[in-house]
Amino acid sequence: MTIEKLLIANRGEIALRIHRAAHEMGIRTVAVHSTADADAMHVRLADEAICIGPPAAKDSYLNIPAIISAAEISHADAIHPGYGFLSENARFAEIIEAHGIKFVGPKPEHIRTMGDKVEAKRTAGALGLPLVPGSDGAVSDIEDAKRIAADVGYPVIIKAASGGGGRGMKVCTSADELETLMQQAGSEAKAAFGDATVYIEKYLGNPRHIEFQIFGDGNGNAIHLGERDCSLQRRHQKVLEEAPSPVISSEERARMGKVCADAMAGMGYRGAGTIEFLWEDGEFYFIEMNTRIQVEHPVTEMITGFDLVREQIRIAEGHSLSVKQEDLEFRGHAIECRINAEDPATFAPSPGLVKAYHPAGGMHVRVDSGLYAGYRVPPYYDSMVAKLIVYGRTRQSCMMRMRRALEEMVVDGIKTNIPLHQSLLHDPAVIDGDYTIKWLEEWLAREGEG
Ligand code: MV4
Repeated sequence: MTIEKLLIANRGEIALRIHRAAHEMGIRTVAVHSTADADAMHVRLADEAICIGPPAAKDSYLNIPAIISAAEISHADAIHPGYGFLSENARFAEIIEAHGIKFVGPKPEHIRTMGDKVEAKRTAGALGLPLVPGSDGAVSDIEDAKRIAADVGYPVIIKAASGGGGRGMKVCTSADELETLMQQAGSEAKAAFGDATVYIEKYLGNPRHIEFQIFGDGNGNAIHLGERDCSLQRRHQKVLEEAPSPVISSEERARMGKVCADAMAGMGYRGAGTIEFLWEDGEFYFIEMNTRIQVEHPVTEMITGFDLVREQIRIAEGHSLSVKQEDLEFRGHAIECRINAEDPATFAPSPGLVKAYHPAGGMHVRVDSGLYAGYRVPPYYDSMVAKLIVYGRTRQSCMMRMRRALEEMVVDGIKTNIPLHQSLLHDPAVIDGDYTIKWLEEWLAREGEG
């Protein structure tokens, strides 16, 4: 029942975040790392560390036999996958459980269902979540596609069932275009994901990306922890997230949150999950569900005071949910800035030696990062090196505090996108919360010209 030793199958700030939650619960930790991460902060802090392979993720952080061996050798009784890497690999979850080890995550069947976007949509619809109008499942042929497109009206978007996160999507404005793009989408999906299955949706022109955090106990009980607005993205990479969304009223949050929690209760979902919606003209449309802890989870923690990673571990231990919906309160506002090691002008990765590091501090400021002075950011992985999260009683005070915190933050030796965040927090559209999923790329294009 209780976990005594937790293996952390991840790297970077989330590995540190998981280590912190575990140690606060009296749980010992095992870090597994590639040769490139031997001097990472979480590796130093963990009770044990095991090298599982060379730098390339496919040989280390994606190497299931190496990770299982490390768990066996160290007698870990649970594995936390973090985000990315193997976190949404149903097979990994099954193998872990077949070895008598607890997987800190959802039931493998639910990971598999949500990984197939057609199956995810069918399931979501059956559970009462509002869907984007479109094909009822996969599209069989071009005649089927044309009929559906005429039905919902152009423009439509073709998506790959095995895609997700924006990969393999095509927008069509006419029946002629649909014919060409259906062909292309199918063969590209086959090449990229080994699965040619595609589906069609009405294309929403200018929505916001709003996602609900949920938690289930696996026994038919579930709660929601409100929404996050993640509309500020560039090339499907979130840049800045906030909670609550500036456009959602407390009544709408309670209503939609209950729809989400009831759906998760209905499927017997276990652990943390995120239900993603597009939001346009006051309506929510389900697009995908993520069956993992997300990068942006701290903004939810800041406005609820609820430790999501601790709760993940408790659920994996077999406990019931530690809070009732009616005891949860959403208080104040939180913003997260993702700090990446990248050129602020070109977005090219900028790994290398960190010469000086001074995280921001003060009241209601949180920095989740494995950085330290003398650390070398390896070139092999994602460029996110820190998350700066701040809380304020109001959105206005939160933004003023973020501007102050960004001024304090020092990461010398490598280039970062801190200047981008500073510009964003001085922009009238961001200040007014008046942005959609298209806003950041259009703003960057204007910046480039001017
Ligand atoms: C859409 C859409 C417009 N209409 N679906 C991109 C990521 C994937 N999770 C779903 N995505 C989109 N689906 C319909 N029917 C526009 C996007 C989209 C997007 C969504 C969320 C955040 C940023 C985005 C950027 C471009 C396109």
